[in-house]
Amino acid sequence: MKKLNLAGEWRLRAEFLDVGPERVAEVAAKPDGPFTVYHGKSPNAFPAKTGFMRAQVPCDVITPLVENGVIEEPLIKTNTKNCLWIRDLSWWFFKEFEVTEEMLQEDVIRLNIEMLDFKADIILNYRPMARHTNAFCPFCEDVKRFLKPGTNTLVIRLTSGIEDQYPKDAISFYCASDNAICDQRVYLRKPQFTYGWDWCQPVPTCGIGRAIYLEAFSGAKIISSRMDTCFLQDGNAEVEFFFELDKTNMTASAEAVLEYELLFDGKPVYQGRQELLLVGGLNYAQEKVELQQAKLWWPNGYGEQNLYELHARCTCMGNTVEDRVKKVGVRTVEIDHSKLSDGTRNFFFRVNGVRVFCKGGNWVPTDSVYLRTPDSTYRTLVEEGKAAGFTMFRMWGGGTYEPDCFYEYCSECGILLMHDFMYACGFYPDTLNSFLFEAQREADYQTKRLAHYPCMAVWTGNNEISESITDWFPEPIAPDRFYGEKIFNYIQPSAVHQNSPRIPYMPSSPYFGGKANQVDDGDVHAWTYLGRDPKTKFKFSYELEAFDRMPARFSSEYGFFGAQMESTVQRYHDGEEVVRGGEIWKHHGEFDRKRNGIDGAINRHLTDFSKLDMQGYLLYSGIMQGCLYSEMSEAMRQKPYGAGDLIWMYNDCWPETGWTVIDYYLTRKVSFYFLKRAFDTRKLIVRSREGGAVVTVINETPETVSAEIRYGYMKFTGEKACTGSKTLQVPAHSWQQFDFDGEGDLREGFFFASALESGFETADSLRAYYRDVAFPKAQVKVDSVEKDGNDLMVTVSADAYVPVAYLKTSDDRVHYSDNYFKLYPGEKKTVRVLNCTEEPVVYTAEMEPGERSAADEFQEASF
Ligand code: BMA
Repeated sequence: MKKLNLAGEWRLRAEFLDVGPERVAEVAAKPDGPFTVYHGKSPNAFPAKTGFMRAQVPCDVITPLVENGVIEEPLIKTNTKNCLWIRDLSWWFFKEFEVTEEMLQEDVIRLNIEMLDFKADIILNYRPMARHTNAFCPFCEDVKRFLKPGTNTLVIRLTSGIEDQYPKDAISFYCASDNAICDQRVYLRKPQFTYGWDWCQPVPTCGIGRAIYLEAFSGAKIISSRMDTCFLQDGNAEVEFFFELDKTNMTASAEAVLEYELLFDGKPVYQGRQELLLVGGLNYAQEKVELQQAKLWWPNGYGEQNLYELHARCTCMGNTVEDRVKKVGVRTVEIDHSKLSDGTRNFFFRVNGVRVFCKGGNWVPTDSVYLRTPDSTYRTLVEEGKAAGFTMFRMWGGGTYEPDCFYEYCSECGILLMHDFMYACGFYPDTLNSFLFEAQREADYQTKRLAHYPCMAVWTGNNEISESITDWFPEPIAPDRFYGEKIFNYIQPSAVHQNSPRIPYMPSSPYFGGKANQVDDGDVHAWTYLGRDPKTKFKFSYELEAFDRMPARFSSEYGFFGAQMESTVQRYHDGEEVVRGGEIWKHHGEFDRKRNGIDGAINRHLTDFSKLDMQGYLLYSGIMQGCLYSEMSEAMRQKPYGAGDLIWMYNDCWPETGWTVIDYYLTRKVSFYFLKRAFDTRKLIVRSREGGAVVTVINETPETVSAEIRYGYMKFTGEKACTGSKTLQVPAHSWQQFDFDGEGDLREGFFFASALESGFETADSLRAYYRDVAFPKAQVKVDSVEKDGNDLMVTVSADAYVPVAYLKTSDDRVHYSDNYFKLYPGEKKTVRVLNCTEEPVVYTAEMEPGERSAADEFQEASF
C-alpha cells in the first residue's frame, strides 16, 4: 500500500458564494497576489476580496486568516463579531501533488479526508468529482480515474453551510440559543455549537480537518477492528476479536491471510491466524479467545488502566497491509437498572462487575475554531480531569466527535465516556431521506471508529431532545410529532448493536422513567430541580439541604456559574482596560440569565456582593461556584442510590465567565480545587442529624484499608467535645455509613470525622452558609517551605477554623495539590506547589456575617 500525505502547505482564496465548482479553472487562473479583504465601513459588510494566501492543511479558514494578518484572533476582545462575514464567501483550497506510474498501477487510489466542514466540492484536475456534506464522517472515495502520472491538482471548495436557506418549519422553530446566528442548524451535520450557544459566541468557519491523504492499494486491508470483553471469570477473560476487511476488485475473489497478535507489556499473549477466501468489497472475521489472568482496565482511582496492544495485518494478492496498532482494554461495562425496595430503579454503571460512581463533567469542544486544537490540549484537559478525580466525561451532543488522540488519553487516564451522538436541543429533520442517509452513515462510522476504546461506556442518542418534547413545550406549541425519532430510536441503537454491542445505548440524555427528565429515575439533568423549572420557583443554590433531598440517582448535567482567573481575564482583554461590566467583559460570558445566580448566592452565603471590587468578585464567585459544586457532589455521593455527578461544564471553547472549572487557556479556576476534594477516592462526608451526625465512608480504591476514624464535635476555636473513635475495615470499592451521637452548638462549630493516616481528609458537617456564623479571627501562617525537585512543599496551619484559606504566587496559573481549602485548628496542611520557585503567601477569604432576608430564601427563579 502506498500512502501520499496531502497535509502541508496549500493555497487558499475566497470567492463569492455563487462562484460554483464548475468555475474552478477561472478561479485557479486568478493572479497570485496576497489575500486581501475589504469590508467597506463595517467589518460585517459584504466583503470584496482578492489574492491567495498560504494555509497549513489541516486547518479551518480562520487560522490562515489570523496567520496572514487578515483578521485578529477572534476569541479575544469582542473580535468574534468581526468574523461573521466568513460565512458569506466560498473558500477554495488548492494543492498540487505528484502521482507516480507505480501508484497508478494499484487497483484503487482512495482519497481520504477525515473531516470536511461543511459543504465541500472536491475537484480533481479541474473536474468536480464529488460533494460531501457531513462533518461527522470522512470523505473516502476511489479517485483513480481522475488522476494522471506527474503533477495533479486537488481543489476543495468549502462553504460554512450557514449561508443556505432551509425550510422555516416545525423542525427549526426552537433550535436557536439567545445568541445563535442560524435557527436552521439542525439541517446541517456539523458541530452545532459553532452557531453560538448560551455559553459561546458564534464563530462561523469551515475547513479541512485531521488526516488527508491518498492511499493506493491492491488486495485487501483491515478497515475496522476491535476486541470486545464478553465476560470475566476467576481472573480470566473471554474476549472476542472482530475484523472488517475490504478487498479491491469487486468481480473476483482472492485468498488472504489475516494475522493478529495481542501484546501486553510488549509480549504476545495471543496470536491468531485465519486463512480466508475474500470477495470483492466487505468481508468479516472474528474469533473468541480466553485470556488467562487478564489484566483489567479500570476507571481512574478504581485500579490500573491496563492496556493491551492489538496488532493485525492482512496479506492478499502478494501485498501485506498492516492495521493501525490499537490500544485495547479488558473490561466489561453495563448499566444496572435493578429495582430498589421502594419500587424505583437504580441507575449506575458497573465496570468489571464493580459499581462505579461517575464523577466528572460535560466535555464541550476545546475551541470555537475547533479544528486548530493541538493534541497537547487534549492531553492536558484529560489529565486535568484525571487530576481532579474524574471517572467520566459526558460528550455533549452540541459539540463534535473528537479526534482519536482524545479517546486514547481517556483510555490511558481511566475516564469513562457517556457519549452523545452529535444532536442537541432541536428537532432534526428525519422526514428527509437525504438527512437520514447522513445520520445512518455517521452512526455507523463513529460507533465503529470508537468501539475499541475501553473508555467508551455508553452511547446516548442526543442532548435533551427527549426531555424537550415532554418538558419544554406547553401544549399549543408542542410539535405534532417527535422529530428525530427515526435517528435516536431506530438508526442509532441499531448501529451501536451492530458495531459496539457490549456498550449500552440510551435514546437521549436525560432518559428513563415516565418522561425523559424524571428526577427519581435514570439519568437526570438536574437543572430543572435546581430552579430552571418555572414550577419550582426558587433557587436551590440558596438551600443547600435541597441537594441532599434531590432523589436523582445520576445527574449528568447541572451547573453553577463562576468567574475565571485574573490572568485569563487580562488575556482576553488583550491590553484593553479591564472594566467589570464593560463591553468586553460582558461579551465574554455574562449573558443575562447566568449572572444573577452567582451574585445572589455570594450574597446569601459568603459576603456582601455589592462591596466586592473586581479582584474580590473573581475570588468570591470562584469560591461560590466551588462551594456549590462540592455541596452537590458530596450530596450525590452520600446517597445510598447516588451513582453519578457530572457538572455542566468541564471545559470551554473560548474564554468566558461560565460554568467550567478549567478555562479555555487551560487555567484551573478556583472551583477546580473544590471539585477535586469533593471527588477524592477516599472520602468522608459528615451530615449533622438530630443529636449527632452521620458519616459516609467511601473507598473507591482497589485496596482495603483499616481506618481509625476519630470523630466528635469541634468548636471553630478548636475545643473538642463528645469525641470518639472507631476502627473500620473499609473494603476496596466500598460505600458505608455509620453515625455517632453528640451535642454542640452548630453556630459555633461542627461535627467532624477524620482518618488522615488512612488517606481520609478531615470532613465536617458545616454547610456553606458561611454568612450565618461568626468565625473567630484566625491567624494563618506558613509553617515551612521545602524544595522537592522542581516543586515546593508548603505547610500551613491556623489557630482557628478557616473555611477558605488559599496560597497565592504572582502567577495564578500555578498548580497546587490542593488550594482554597479549609484549615482546622491544630491540623497542619501540606500542599505541593508544582514547578514553582516562588514561595507562596497564604491568605484567607473573609466571610462577612450578614442578615439573610426572606427574599433570599425564596427568590423567584429568573430562568
Ligand atoms: C444544557 C445543555 C446545553 C446548555 C446548558 C446551559 O441543558 O445541554 O445545551 O448550554 O444546559 O444552559
